[in-house]
Amino acid sequence: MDLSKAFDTLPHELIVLKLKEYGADEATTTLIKDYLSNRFQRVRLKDTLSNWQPICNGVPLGSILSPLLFNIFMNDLSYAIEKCTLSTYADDAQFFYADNQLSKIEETINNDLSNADIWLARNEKNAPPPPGSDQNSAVTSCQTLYDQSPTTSSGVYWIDPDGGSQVNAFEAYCDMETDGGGWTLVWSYSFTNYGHFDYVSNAITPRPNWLVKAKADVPVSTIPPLNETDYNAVNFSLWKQLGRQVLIKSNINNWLVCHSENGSLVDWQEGDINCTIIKYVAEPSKSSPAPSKLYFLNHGPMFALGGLWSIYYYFDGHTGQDWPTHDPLGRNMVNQKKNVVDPHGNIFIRAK
Ligand SMILES: [Ca+2]
Ligand SMILES: [Ca+2]
Repeated sequence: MDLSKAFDTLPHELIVLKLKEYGADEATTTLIKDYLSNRFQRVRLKDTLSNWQPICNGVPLGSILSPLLFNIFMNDLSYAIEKCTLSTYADDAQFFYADNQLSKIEETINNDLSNADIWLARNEKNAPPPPGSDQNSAVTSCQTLYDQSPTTSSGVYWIDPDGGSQVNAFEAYCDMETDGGGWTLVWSYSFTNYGHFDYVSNAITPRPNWLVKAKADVPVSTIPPLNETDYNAVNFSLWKQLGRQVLIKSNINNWLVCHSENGSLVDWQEGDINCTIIKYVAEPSKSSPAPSKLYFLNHGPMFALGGLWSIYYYFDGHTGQDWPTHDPLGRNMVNQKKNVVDPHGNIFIRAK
């Protein structure tokens, strides 16, 4: 039986589980787990190098430890084999059976080959789920998930921003495409009076549980949004665990990616930011430069070009004062896109 491919496909988590079953202590399993994880590979063709890709399966070729780990992994195959004698070393498994009837030999070996097949399928099935697919495999952020596996598609994954125990892990939406991906969705909002955009009765809703100077009166959410029109917010105290880079998306104003300088949304710190427009929702000719200042007004944060009234985005959360500017010209005017069905916006966070 040729198992050479298996050498490259052993799930790391299952190797560690089997080591534990055989009585390896915590220090050993942690060491082996560390040895197997965070390995990357890339291909060189003359002077051209591919991107790094993570290696999630298989034991490192050419290492002294690998045949041993492979043997440990394969060891319980012998319990699955009923009549044949099994001889294995690393990826080479041989079945022996002796009898004076050829048909008996054929039947017995075929029977044990199908036993081996069942064993292999069971190992595959028992392989732990991929990262982020359940609470126990929660990752710290969408960025972590992206770094581990850049081919991961956008969608809902389990994350545990504060690390440690996964008891407080939760499901969150990851955008793996926009501006390089790795974004965790922390807020999806709509408006209280989009039709009369600059009325004081208009505000973003709901709002995150951030500390505004004056009392904002729209509902507060601490339930993670699962998509861009699921109007909710991740607990604001967790945002900074996800990073300091901010992506603002809206279907009524241009999309921004903002790097933090001495101003930072997640740290609730006024000051300079460095934003780039990454998608024009308004025509480019009807757009200003990107914001470079972050302020905190009475009812929420504000992204502005420079001066206090050059407002681009104002996340006003009060239905009795102010209005939630979404102005691609950065002039605090009603230049947002009009007559949009389901007008909304989103904030995503990532590290870097
Ligand atoms: Ca935790
Ligand atoms: Ca208002």
